[in-house]
This record gives sequence, C-alpha cells and structure tokens, in this order.
Amino acid sequence: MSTLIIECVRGDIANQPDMDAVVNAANAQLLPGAGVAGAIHRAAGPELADACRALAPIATGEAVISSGFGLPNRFVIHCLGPIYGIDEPSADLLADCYRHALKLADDHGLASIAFPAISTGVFGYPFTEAARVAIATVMSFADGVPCLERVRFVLFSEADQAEFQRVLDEVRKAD
Ligand code: AR6
Repeated sequence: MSTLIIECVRGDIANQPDMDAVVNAANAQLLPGAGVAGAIHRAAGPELADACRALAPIATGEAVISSGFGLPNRFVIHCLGPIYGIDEPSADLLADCYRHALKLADDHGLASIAFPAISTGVFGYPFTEAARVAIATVMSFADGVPCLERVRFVLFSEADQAEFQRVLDEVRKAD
C-alpha cells in the first residue's frame, strides 16, 4: 500500500522552496520560454540555460534532470509535453512525462517533487483531461517510486486549482 501524499495548491512553480525538485514544462531545446519555462529560468538564472544546452534536444514525453541553480530546489526535471492535436497519442505522451519525471526523481533518491499542469498552457491540452491523466498516472505509479513521499501539483489560477482538486477527489473516490 503506497503512502505517497498527493496534493494540489495554487501557486508559482518557481516558488516551492520545500520541494526537492520542480518540473519544467519545457520546449524541445530546453530554452527559456513563456509560462512555466520562463518562470523557472528567470528564478534559476542563466546557469540553467547553460546546463540545459548539453541535455537538449529532448523528445515528447521524455524527461531530463539538471541542478536547480538559483531556485530553492536541488533539481529541475524538464519534461516536453505533447502539443494537443498534433503529438499523438496525446494522453500516452502526457502520461510518459509524469512517469519519466517520477522515475528520475526516485532514481535520485528525492522525497518530493512539484509539477505544473504540463501541456495545458501554450500546448493547448484541455485542462480537465490533462488533470485526469496527471492524477491517474501519479496514482498508478506510486508503488514504483519508494523514495518519493510527496507529489505536489502547482496550479497557477484559483479556477485551475479548484478544478484540479475536484478531479483529484473524483479519482480518489473511484479508486
Ligand atoms: N507556475 C505554475 N503554473 C504556471 C506558471 C507558474 N509560474 N506559469 C504558467 N503556469 P505552459 P505548456 C501554468 O504554457 O502548455 C513554453 O513557452 C499555465 O497556466 O508553461 O506545456 C515552453 O517553452 C498552464 O496551466 O506549458 C514550451 O514551448 C501550465 O502552467 C511551451 O510553452 C502550463 O503552461 C510548453 O507549453
């Protein structure tokens, strides 16, 4: 029986000081972008982009790990989510992001990881569908990540946080 704590909060993914790692909703080149990627690179400083050069490019569904540099977190795990309507099968590719990020965190002995809602901004993934994939994937993978104690989803708006919480409660009830 897994004891993994899954929680969702409203906040900024670049300001989660109690987490060992934060996840970046990256682009293939791991360059600073808009949204999550912009916030993470701004907070981490230019050293992160330098470190990312050696790790890029990454494929859709893949995850790679770097130091957190100026962030309060030891690590950043960079995931490339699917562009909705283009990268198919989108649900499988989105689930791959979460699975690969959790595996990397566990392989590095991390106890906590914070995710944004990957692909739901610039990449256009419908929010509720993406929340279902994210939650179902983390729950189904919980037993395979013995080091991890806490997974936090960080949602940017109050409406997104409320919707994510609703889906989390729904999935828990059905479990
Ligand atoms: N903290 C938490 N969530 C945030 C933040 C933040 N600081 N900023 C935005 N969000 P996006 P994607 C939410 O576009 O869809 C980038 O430019 C946002 O409201 O960051 O995977 C990259 O370079 C949305 O719900 O990521 C890629 O090219 C979610 O985070 C591309 O966009 C994801 O939005 C990736 O697109």
